[in-house]
Amino acid sequence: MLGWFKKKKEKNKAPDTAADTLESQESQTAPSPAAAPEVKSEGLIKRLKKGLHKTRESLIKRVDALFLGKKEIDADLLDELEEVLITADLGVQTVTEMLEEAKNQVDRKELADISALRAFLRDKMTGYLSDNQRPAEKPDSGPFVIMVLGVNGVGKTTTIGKLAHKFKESGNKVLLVAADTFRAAAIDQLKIWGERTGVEVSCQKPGADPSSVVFDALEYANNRNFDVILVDTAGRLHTQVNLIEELKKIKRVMNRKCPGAPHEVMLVLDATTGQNALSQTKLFNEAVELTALTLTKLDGTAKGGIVVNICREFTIPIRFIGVGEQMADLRDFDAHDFIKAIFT
Ligand SMILES: Nc1nc2c(ncn2[C@@H]2O[C@H](COP(=O)(O)OP(=O)(O)OP(=O)(O)O)[C@@H](O)[C@H]2O)c(=O)[nH]1
Ligand SMILES: [Mg+2]
Repeated sequence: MLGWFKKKKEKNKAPDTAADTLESQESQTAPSPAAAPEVKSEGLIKRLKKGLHKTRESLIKRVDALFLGKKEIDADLLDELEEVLITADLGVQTVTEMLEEAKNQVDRKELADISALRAFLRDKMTGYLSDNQRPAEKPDSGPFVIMVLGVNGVGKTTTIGKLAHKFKESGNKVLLVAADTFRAAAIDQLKIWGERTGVEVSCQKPGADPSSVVFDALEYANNRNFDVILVDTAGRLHTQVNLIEELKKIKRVMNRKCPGAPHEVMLVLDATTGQNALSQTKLFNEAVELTALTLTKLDGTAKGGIVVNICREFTIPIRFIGVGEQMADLRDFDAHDFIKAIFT
């Protein structure tokens, strides 16, 4: 997939991603080697479907209920469809754009019936989700430094823990850096993830300057052959201005200490906050130039359409989606799998 989790030492036919590793462990009962890939991919979609079931219920089940028994695509149907799509947080502009195109295609007799309209919606959403996807720019040598940020409670630390697990499982040497020194419990939370995943954590006392925590961690990492360094940052400071200035400083310090770093600036967004996710992306992107997004808590929302909305508004790739609190519930984002899990 994105090559993030390539095994360091390729064993015979090692899976491409840690997610694949987990999947293949679960599908060891595959009836024959030839059938294995199909079973694996169906298992993956099944689990994703479970994680996205609220969105599937609110979006596609409602679309299908609306389409049931109808043959013609008329203005009333498109009006009702508009409401369903907006309710699922696809965003007014995205929905307007999609339905205007649908209407034009109906006028040109290119969309003949309801099933063609359903396929049109599916293709259109897949297109929005696929457009931005591009791989991370990993360094040719030295550690892959990932700075993780986002407002408080979105799931930064949990995502870092899940990522540490994925990277470790793929044979990488991982270091976690506790640059959220604002909240005393944040350091302990990261240490717990470190113990759970068996990776080292670099930290200082609560209240320490986050930039100096990062500086010291990079110094420590020097010549110790870490493959990946995941930096946890604070989600809450006294004011938003402080938070942004703090993040800019951390980024500058990283780059000075380790030219090219951070190689990934990942914003974590809580999908249950709906349209707020858009303003957060804009704010952080203007301040620190994001290179990646992760949307968490998709299991807890019926408004998963926000993923499509964000992809249409920004050109930042979505790397992962969180569909639960367990370690394996952080999934590599794949546009086609996501749409398949919602539409089928
Ligand atoms: N259901 C669900 N819960 C999640 C997911 N990701 C994170 N959480 C939960 O969200 C809560 C907050 O997660 P944290 O990782 O502490 O969030 P944070 O952004 O680090 O929070 P601060 O450090 O306070 O800013 C925890 O209870 C997590 O278990 C997800 O994908 N699904
Ligand atoms: Mg945290």
